[in-house]
Amino acid sequence: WGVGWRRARMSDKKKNILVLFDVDGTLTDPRLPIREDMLQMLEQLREVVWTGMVGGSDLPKQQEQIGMDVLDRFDFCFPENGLQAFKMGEKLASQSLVGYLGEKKLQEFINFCLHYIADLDIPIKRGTFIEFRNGMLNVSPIGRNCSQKEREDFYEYDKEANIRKTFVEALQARFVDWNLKFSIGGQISFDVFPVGWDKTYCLNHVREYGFSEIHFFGDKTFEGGNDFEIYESPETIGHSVSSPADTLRVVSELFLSN
Ligand code: M1P
Repeated sequence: WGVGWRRARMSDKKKNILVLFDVDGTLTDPRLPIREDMLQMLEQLREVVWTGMVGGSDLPKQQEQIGMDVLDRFDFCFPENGLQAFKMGEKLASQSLVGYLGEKKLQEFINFCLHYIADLDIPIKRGTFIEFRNGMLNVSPIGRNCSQKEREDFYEYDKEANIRKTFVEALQARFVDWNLKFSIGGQISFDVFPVGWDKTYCLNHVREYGFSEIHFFGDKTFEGGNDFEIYESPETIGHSVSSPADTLRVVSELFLSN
């Protein structure tokens, strides 16, 4: 599917509707490759509406799950919640945490975290206390290269000790006007990213097209889940699904039944 094919698709008569999909748990089973029946559904759907995918992981991870031709399978692809963006396979502007904060503020934040961790009195510490990712920092008081057993022990310990919760409160107080969001989602760490850099970020790339409806399909649509904000957004019509099979069912009912 080359550039010419994509240009042809641009001029197709499709409904002025965009249908966006989360990846893990919605298009695929968590961390697994997409199934053939889902690929077929996406191809049919693309004949009648505009399609897109938005996921938290980066493009190489999405290529592993959806295929190396993932950019050709949707009209819009949004790795990293849209910090990276592709329209008809062509790259749009990208954004990064260092671009947003600048090196000086980023270091101020990192230095505060490292001092804070140095002063922590916890049962064990290992290495990689801060992991720098394109769109976020992941901060871990025990360190990300702890063993699986140490990870599980820390998780249990932190339920009582609230090390991460107290750390986040200190950061919120110190960086109160920095427009940052803190998310304690896993076992040993928390994520730090600018407010709005959840999946709603990708909507910035599609407003200019004036879609009459933007549908979003996701499985973690509950509060605290990473689909919550875009599912609840007044700009989207949200669909909460329980599995890829459920996605197939609802999409077929809504868009492919006649
Ligand atoms: O998906 C939830 C979190 O999973 C990991 O957290 P942890 O290593 O603490 O279990 C990290 O990938 C984190 O970024 C993510 O939010």
